[in-house]
Amino acid sequence: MAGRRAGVADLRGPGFLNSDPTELKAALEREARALGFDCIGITEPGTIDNAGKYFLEFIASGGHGDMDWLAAQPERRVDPRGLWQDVRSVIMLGVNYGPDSDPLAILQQHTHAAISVYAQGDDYHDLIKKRLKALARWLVATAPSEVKVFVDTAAVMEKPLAQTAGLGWQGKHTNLVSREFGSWLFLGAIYTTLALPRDGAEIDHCGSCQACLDICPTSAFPAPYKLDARRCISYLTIENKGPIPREFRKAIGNRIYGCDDCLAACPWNKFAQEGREAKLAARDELRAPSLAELSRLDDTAFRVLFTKSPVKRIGRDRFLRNVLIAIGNSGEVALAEEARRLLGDESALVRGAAVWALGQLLPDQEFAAIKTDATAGEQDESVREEWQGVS
Ligand code: B12
Repeated sequence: MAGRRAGVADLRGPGFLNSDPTELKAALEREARALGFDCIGITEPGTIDNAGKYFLEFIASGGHGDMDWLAAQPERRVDPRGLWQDVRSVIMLGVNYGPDSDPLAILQQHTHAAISVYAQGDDYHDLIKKRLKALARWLVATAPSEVKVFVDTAAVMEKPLAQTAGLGWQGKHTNLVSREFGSWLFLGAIYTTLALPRDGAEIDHCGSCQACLDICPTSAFPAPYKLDARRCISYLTIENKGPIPREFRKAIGNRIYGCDDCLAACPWNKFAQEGREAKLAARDELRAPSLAELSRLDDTAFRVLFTKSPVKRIGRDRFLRNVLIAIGNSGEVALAEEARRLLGDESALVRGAAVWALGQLLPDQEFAAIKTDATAGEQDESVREEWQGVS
């Protein structure tokens, strides 16, 4: 923080506004770091042509699944000027969220749940937006201009922009990889009307490595640098609103919210710096929560446990759906009791997943005995299909 104040003081002299853009850029970088950003780079509109072309191909192939918001108004996304015609520079920022332990170790604890690293702490959107706004305020106060800030949810191609701003390169898993922080980097953007000196683009350093492609449990990469979101566990557990397609249920294992496998496999992670901001720290209760306990959450308890967490946005029913898939994959017969209880849940999504979990855990005869009773009272077609094992 001392550095931050010094940075501001340096700039507030009367001559500053007339000083050269390089000086402004250097001061901006100091301010960004003081606010908790781990890296910063500057690019301009018109630098991500190929990405726009690939984006349109991705949408045309249907790779976005049910994420209609991603396909909407593509002209806004493929060029920053489509979103805001006055933008002259794009400031890209990164925050390192590298985990403090092996994020794949939890996959061996079958009676416990794996929540992806990014979702084990407070919602990064809130944290990064706060920092982006603070930096934008500083910029406007320092050099009169207009600004807009974005993190994740706007029609901004953050990864290609970050690559042309020099923060890293889009790896074969399609995420931005940094030489300093590996695959663990959140991104945010500030669009500004100022013409700032731009940084050089980073080049691809994946080489012949394809660890991220090989590790994917659902073979979600049809080719290097291309993801079919419909097969990605992150999409299936977070974005997908309906039942999880049968073909992916076993491969999901105990991953109940997002997936880190492709990120964790990246060899560049070994260069990730230690000592992250405390605010990105995982909450202890979300590192390896017990499936039995999670399966007992009602709506209120769900909201309390996931206060300020990104997990909250999928709601209790979708969350329980995911927990039941993990219960079905646990191999722990004692957990069948939890699934059995949820056969009576109000949500058809939950009841359907409970059927599948029971089918995995109980011997055929026992499952058939429950089925006779339960199907008699079941009105929902999707749950009836689960009992028949056809959905
Ligand atoms: C939609 C979305 C998703 C979707 C689709 C993922 C995807 N790859 O697009 C789903 C729900 C699956 C998802 C999952 C995750 N996401 Co997400 N997601 C986004 C979002 C909102 C838009 C991304 C987008 O535009 N996708 C559209 C497609 C077309 O883009 P793309 O896959 O990157 O496609 C590029 C490549 O395929 C390449 N390409 C295509 N063909 C070829 C050929 C060659 C030769 C080459 C070189 C390149 C190339 O060009 C395309 C365009 O750049 C961004 C935020 C944002 N506004 O940018 C966050 C974002 C990408 N997600 C993020 C994160 C953290 C994740 C997860 C790690 C979360 C988790 N742990 O579960 C996973 C990672 C899964 C994965 N391997 O991508 C971070 C990634 C940070 C980083 N370092 O890159 C972002 C940037 C959010 C943020 N602000 O930090 N996400």
